[in-house]
Amino acid sequence: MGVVNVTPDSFSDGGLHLDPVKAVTAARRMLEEGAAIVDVGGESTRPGSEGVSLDEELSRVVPVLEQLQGLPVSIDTAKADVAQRALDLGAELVNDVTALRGDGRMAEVVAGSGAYVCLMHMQGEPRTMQLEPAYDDVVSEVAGFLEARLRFAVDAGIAEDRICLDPGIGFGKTVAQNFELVRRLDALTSLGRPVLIGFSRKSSLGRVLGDTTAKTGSLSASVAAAVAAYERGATILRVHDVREHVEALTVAAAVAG
Ligand code: HH2
Repeated sequence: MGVVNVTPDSFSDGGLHLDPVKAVTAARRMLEEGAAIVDVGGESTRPGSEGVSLDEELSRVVPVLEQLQGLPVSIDTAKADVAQRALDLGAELVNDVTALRGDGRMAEVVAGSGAYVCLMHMQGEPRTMQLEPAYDDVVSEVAGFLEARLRFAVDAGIAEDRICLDPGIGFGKTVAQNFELVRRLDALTSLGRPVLIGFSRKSSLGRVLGDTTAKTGSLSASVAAAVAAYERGATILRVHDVREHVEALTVAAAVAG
């Protein structure tokens, strides 16, 4: 899954694709480089961010989605109206970092469309989530949360085979907790749904290398995290640098046979 942030303030590529022409060009390039789908988002969820209005989010993503019709697109949003508009324009997956908790109409919109959905774990909200993440056992708490959200989604009429799960790397977790979630990924894959991991460029990758104030991680660190996640059963990797990840994952897959 290639990341196309149509935002001025995303943590690693803010402003790069705010111009719709640049966003569309980047998305097409990612698909050519081997992404199975591109994830278009108009609201940054980086730590400390405040969120944007519905009108602002729509004005960012709609011109991009219009140009990508017919191509495999995911919409990264927590707003039902943005999701609906994206689905009308052909998006096939709704990537909701609130796991259908942010907007009371989101489950209905996804169920009504027959689209795929990604349910992600987050402790707290982006504005405050990195202040003091706290768990007794991060893995069992994230697994329990995802299992409950899976049941909620199915009860709301979303077909189970349309749902993937994501522990939400960096969303209310310490560096150690992010790595533990990947190390013990079997606790999530055992829920029976595809697992998505988004470790690309995240600050934990810079911090584990010794930079205690890192805001991002490098490409090589991102690729290592993606391969480690793949080897533990993740089947969707959300990444900014598609070509390098496709190459690395193709090699890892060849080794795995
Ligand atoms: N991470 C980000 C955004 N959306 N969605 C899922 N399912 N999983 C993730 O790990 C995830 C996500 C944050 O990364 P990015 O989009 O690059 O930054 P920003 O939120 O600042 O736009």
